[in-house]
Amino acid sequence: MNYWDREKELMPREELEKLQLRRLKETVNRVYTFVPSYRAKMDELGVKPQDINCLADLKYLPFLTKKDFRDNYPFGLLAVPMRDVVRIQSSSGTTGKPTVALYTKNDIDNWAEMIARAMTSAGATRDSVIQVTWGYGLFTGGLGGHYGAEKLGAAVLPASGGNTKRQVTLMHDYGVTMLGCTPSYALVIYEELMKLGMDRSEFKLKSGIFGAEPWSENMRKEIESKWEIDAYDIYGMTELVGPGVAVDCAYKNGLHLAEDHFIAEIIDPDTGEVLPEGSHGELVITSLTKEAYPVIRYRTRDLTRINREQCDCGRTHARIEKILGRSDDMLIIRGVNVFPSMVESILLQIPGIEPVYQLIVERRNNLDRLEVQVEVSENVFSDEVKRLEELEGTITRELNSGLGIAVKVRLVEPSSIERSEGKAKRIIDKRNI
Ligand code: DLL
Repeated sequence: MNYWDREKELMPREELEKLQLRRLKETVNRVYTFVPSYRAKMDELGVKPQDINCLADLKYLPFLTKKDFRDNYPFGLLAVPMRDVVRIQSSSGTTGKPTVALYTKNDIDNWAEMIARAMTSAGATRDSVIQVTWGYGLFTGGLGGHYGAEKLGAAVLPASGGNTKRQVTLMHDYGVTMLGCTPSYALVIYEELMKLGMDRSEFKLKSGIFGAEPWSENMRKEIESKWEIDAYDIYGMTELVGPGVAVDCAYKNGLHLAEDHFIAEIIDPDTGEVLPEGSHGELVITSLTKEAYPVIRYRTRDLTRINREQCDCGRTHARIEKILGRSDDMLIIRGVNVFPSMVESILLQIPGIEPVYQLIVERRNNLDRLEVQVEVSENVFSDEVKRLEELEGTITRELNSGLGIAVKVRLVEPSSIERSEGKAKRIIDKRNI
């Protein structure tokens, strides 16, 4: 088993928790002293930094939400003088003001450590050639992956997103062994390789590290069998640092959180209450080493659960279950909760369809209606109408029983759903609510 930082990754829990508590106290002190809006929130709840004496005291601290990021855009939550900031990244801000990430030199170093650790956990070594196909620029994926790969000592190919044909050529010509991109784009690149009629055996790709969007276990299997690689899940977000907050190990049974840098809690998204060990709920994260933009109890909106059992890989850091989806991506159709990842998982068990799909929600006469558009493979599409109808029937039955609601299924031609070079757009919600 390869580790990047054996001492930190295998640290006995007791020692790890001591480290977390020390770092938590420092972080709380830092924000209370330097960030007026944190101080105001804490004062409002009557909590002072000296009230935090054990990890369980975390629950007394106020939450931080996306709204706080927006209200304080761009520098309001900064805990260091601007002259100590060496990098600015941000989210795309498609749903409002962008979310910023500001880093000191130490923050960048820690982040690169997290990614080097993640890539090692996913099988990379300094002999690897890593193609970073997350977007470079303000998005955290590209530069995050880049610095991590360099820290690891691997050869990094800063491909960035887009130009899929060139991605294939680069991968081929430079003998790329690891690919980092969104899981949906990994399949788009594979489609391109097939279209170009290239021979898989001429590629050296062994593994992929995929993230930035939810994907199901069945999607993992699909990528692994098509590409004949190991596919690892990497999780993170702009507000926390970017990618590298949690990553799969060789056992692919939950993503190890970088617990020396973050503390995780699971809360009930409706009441905000901390849920008992092992419950499903919303992931809340507190940063422990961030200097420029520390976050205390950030409500990620991502739904998962925490497993603190020791993993067979030897790492002591807790694992989060593969993220099911975001609470704000959860569709409530006639009272039933539906995540795109659930649809994906069901679809991928049916032969002849491509894992390219879209959920279209409409409201007619006050009733929600879910249409699932699914792409079928070329040979299925050119088949007789009867076969297509049969397939449509099968998908409808499987989705109806798997989701517990009636769904309208529409099979669409190969390549008709728009491909994304980054995060795939799975939901088109036409309801005006
Ligand atoms: O997507 C950072 C990232 C880049 C992560 C590259 C992994 C790889 P944001 O654009 O701020 O940052 O989006 C963060 O994307 O709250 C999740 O809802 C979702 N997400 C990210 N990784 C995963 C994953 C980057 N592995 C939001 N599984 C998060 C499921 C993920 N959802």
